[in-house]
Amino acid sequence: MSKQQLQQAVQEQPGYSTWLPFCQLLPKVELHAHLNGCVRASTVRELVHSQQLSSLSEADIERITSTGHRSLADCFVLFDAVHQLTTKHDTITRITREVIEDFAAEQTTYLELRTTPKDRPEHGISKRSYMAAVLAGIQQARQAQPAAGMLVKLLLSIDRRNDAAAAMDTVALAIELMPAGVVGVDLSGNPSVGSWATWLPALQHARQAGLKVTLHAAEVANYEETHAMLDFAPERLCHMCVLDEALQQRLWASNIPVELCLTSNVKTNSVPGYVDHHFKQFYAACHPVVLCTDDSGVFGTTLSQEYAIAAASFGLEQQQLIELAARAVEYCFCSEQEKQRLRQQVLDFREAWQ
Ligand code: 6MZ
Repeated sequence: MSKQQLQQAVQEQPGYSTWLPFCQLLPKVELHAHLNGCVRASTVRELVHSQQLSSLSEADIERITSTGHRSLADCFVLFDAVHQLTTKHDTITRITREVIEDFAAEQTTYLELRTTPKDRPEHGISKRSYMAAVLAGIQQARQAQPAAGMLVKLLLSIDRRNDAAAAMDTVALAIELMPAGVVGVDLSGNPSVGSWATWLPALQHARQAGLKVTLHAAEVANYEETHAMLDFAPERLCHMCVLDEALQQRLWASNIPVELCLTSNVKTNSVPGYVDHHFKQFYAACHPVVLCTDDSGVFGTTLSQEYAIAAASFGLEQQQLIELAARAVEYCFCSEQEKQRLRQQVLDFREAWQ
């Protein structure tokens, strides 16, 4: 479809499917993607069959690869099932390469991939060897098109199931791997598990070492914890679905960018539906937001789809979508020089579409 045909299509019928081709061409940055949540459905099936796992039933596989609704609690059961499949260094390298290829294929110019380093002695995996396998996947992806031109950085996730020592270990590894492209630390995992005070020392240590911090916050109602997270003032926050008036005012005053994952929040029933998503309020209040996928495999989405859904659900126009993509660059954890290159890619696109 030519540029003129696309422009005409979105003016005449501004729905999701008419926006999608435009959003696929838009240079985008992905700031919230969990490695094991982004595994391709076809790879999940292949791994199940090649590993002949008796612990995973056909029903489990159906649940992992189906893209329907599931509760947030159920999601964490699914992630553990995916983790049963990614127990070899080769597999971790492969899924990393595939995830990078998938993002690159839809004009993602920058990917901040996050993953939880895992100690799995029963499989001969340590946190350090797990990360070496991830780095090998990034290296493989760099050697081939279409991912060769995409910038990839890493965030190491602290799982809310981790105790203080495990969180500190992850941060020590993140610091050691800064020269290899680790730019930050994330706190994620089941929001109903654990307590903030456990991970705070590790997060403070990360910050002192020059790592950026992003926190999964308010994915479920936990006002006290969300206040404590705002006190910490991370560089970015994720989700922020359940806020009371006081928290909302604090968030807006803080100006901390929020990673918003529309499909993830809708499919886990964290929000009632796309048009009710808090993107609308945040955007209207000019609060900094960035559209992200979260778990493209588990939720069956892509970054282009998230932009197209936002356009269709909130009545955004072409220039507003370009502006969203442009502003997202400012929230990346990469260097100023790298941001300059990403800014230029959006500028070039804007010029070509005027
Ligand atoms: C909180 C999530 C998440 O790290 O093994 N994760 N944590 N909320 C979410 N919303 C749906 N989606 C994914 O990738 C999978 C892990 O990412 C976190 C969970 O800890 C999950 O086990 P990695 O690569």
